[in-house]
Amino acid sequence: MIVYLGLGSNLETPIDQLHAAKAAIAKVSGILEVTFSSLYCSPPMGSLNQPNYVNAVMAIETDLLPLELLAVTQAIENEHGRVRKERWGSRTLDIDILLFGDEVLNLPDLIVPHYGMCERAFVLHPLFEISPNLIIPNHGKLNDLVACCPLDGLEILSDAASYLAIASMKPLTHLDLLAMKQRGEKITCLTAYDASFGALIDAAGIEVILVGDSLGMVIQGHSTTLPVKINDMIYHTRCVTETCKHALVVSDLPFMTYATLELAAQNAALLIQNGGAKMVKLEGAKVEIIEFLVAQGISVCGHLGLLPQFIHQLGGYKVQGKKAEAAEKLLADALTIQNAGATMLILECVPADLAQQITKCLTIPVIGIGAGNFCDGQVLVIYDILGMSTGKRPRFSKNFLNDTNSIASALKNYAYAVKKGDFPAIEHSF
Ligand code: A4P
Ligand code: MG
Repeated sequence: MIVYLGLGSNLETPIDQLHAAKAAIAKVSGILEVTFSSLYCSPPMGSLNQPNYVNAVMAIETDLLPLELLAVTQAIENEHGRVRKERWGSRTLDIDILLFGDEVLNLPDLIVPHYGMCERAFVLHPLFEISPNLIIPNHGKLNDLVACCPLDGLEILSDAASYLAIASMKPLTHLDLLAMKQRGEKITCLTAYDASFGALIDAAGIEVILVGDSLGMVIQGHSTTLPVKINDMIYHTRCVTETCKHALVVSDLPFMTYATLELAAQNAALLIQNGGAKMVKLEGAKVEIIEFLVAQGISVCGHLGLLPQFIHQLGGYKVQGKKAEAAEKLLADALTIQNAGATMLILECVPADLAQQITKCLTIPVIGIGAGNFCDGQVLVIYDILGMSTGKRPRFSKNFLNDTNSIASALKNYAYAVKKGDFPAIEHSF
């Protein structure tokens, strides 16, 4: 069941209160965080003799019953030192259950949809940001409600404030990703090549940023990734890691920079020491190289399926592993890469059922691109999801800016669609 929670605070550093509440809610067993809106600032509704509020809306997936969830949110409110005094008065933390799927509840302790939500700008606008197509039971389309709801002084909190809040969050490690695979939570990943996109992706709560050698095509304008040099990768990795505080940054070893053990070690060291990457990615089942890098303390991400650095051998950007023999080889290679010590695997352009089989067989997280819906997570090129790429859109990508009006919400909608399992759909898979 998808549930929307409204969070508000106007005491004791409200931004920190909201971030702590978000973390506390996401930690509850039976709750999976789906998405979290930007933070909004607004003058108080009710008594004006109190500080401005910070509000946000959080979407969660839960199998808790409505009253169980209410008990949980009230316990979290209490842990945050909430003292119930005057109605509509100052509070360190207020969590309202806005929507519980499409249920209408009129219980003594719980009214859903939340009784005031449809008149409140600080609820409707953040809700619209994360879920623009919602229908509110008994009230109609969110779109129409937002259109009739003046902002009343509501402002999205400046990026600086959001970044400060994000900066206080713990950086993710591969162990967090492993835990996500184990509890069945989808991992979200996007490519980035500069500080601005790195920061936006980070702020959207996306867990992994891949500084891909795809930059050869989308930044440098080449028709393949082959011309990309190690210095290009170091430069762009550095740009991203300067602003990214939370997501795990993985950087590609470009063509021919890991042809020998020595080259691989030297170049991986550059991506980590000069670029600030936490993990390096290399194409193919290069067992010895992976083992060697891992033995030096380097986290390695494997990459199988369509390998852009092998494009001249492959003879074009085609789906891989379609025939039984090729599928068997891919599965065997994936296991070899895992056994060599890799901590993650990217699977590119393979049939969905093969990707599913590989994901099940491997204990490390498998991130797909054009590999169907059953991988542990998804990665796409940032420019593809914003409709900025020239040429034909790859079948496996989707423009997430079409349904919204800001890059920040397009990124959140992408993350939400992946977490919910809505993306990729059949039409994006092979
Ligand atoms: N309750 C019934 N339905 C729900 C529901 N859907 N979600 C019952 C949560 N609780 C629900 O809530 C009172 C009782 O409502 C609970 O015991 C629960 O069983 P409360 O949180 O103890 O009391 P409250 O928060 O003081 O009252 P209320 O009416 O929930 O206040 P609101 O509506 O949350 O308003 N201005 C700005 N700009 N931004 C704000 O966030 N918030 C408030 C509080 C005032 N002004 C504000 C803001
Ligand atoms: Mg309340």
